[in-house]
Amino acid sequence: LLYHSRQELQVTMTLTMCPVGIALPSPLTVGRLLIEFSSPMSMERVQRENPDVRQGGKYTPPDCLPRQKVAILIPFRHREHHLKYWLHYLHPILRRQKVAYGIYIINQVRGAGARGWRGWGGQADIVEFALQFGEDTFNRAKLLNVGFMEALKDDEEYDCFIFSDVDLIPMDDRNLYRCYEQPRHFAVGMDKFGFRLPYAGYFGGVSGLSKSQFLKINGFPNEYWGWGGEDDDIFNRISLNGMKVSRPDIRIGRYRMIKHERDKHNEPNPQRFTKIQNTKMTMKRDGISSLQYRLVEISRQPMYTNITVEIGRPP
Ligand code: BGN
Repeated sequence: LLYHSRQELQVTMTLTMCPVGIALPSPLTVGRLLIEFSSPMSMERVQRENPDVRQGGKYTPPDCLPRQKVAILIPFRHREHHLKYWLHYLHPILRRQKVAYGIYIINQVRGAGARGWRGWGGQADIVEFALQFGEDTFNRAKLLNVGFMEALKDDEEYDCFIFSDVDLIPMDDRNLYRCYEQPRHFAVGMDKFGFRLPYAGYFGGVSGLSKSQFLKINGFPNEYWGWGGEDDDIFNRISLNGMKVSRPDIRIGRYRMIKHERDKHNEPNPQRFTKIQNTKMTMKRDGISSLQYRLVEISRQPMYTNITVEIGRPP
């Protein structure tokens, strides 16, 4: 082996594996955190406070060899305000947890119609009109399938995928964002549910699967348009494939949700009740194996990678 300098040789020799779990108490994590959304947040501040995050929202611990490479995927549409808080809180937490990670925002946009409009009009009110009325129904699980594919195209070394809503912030940094022996559910104690699981099979909010766990369940369903049920379908896929959800202690898995109005174009899906009864039949044909989408743009921002896609509309 050839080293350029004595310093480099020393760094190479002293780098040991990053800790698997962080012992409690630990000098790395701080435990319970104060999370609030009243002080205004700006992307400039997030950038200033996280100088060691690389372009595209990537980070590697400088002082140990990470065991996993984690892609964090956030399904997204018009929640810039939430994203700033999410990045503000999560980058420092993930750094303390000694995770090697990249942040991917999967942004759902409508097809040619809306873009043509924007190009033709140009004025702000026309753009606003296109955003209000020229929009398709949201599809969280399909966006996450897209995120899985695109993250792997960006870096084939990702072996762990964490799926997070943009409005959920962990209140304790001992809730470690990495993959486990079994599919992981992180958001076990959300404030809006009184810091308890709303029901035993809840798998919503923030979850994580290794690459092989994800492929074993054929990824997530593509056919849940609008709000609700897709997380229950994923829970069914996990159980039907002989796996069992793992969770942090309820005292550690606490989350704050940023309050917001119900989104437009994300109405509760009336089909969700019957769809979750049929996972066993649908999971083989509907999933990562049947995923279709059109990539519109990938842009590398300082604090995250932005993936804009068209995923179509309900049949
Ligand atoms: C459930 C939703 C989940 C949602 C949780 C918490 C359905 C399917 C029909 C019962 N499931 O009821 O998607 O995450 O509430 O809000 O609607």
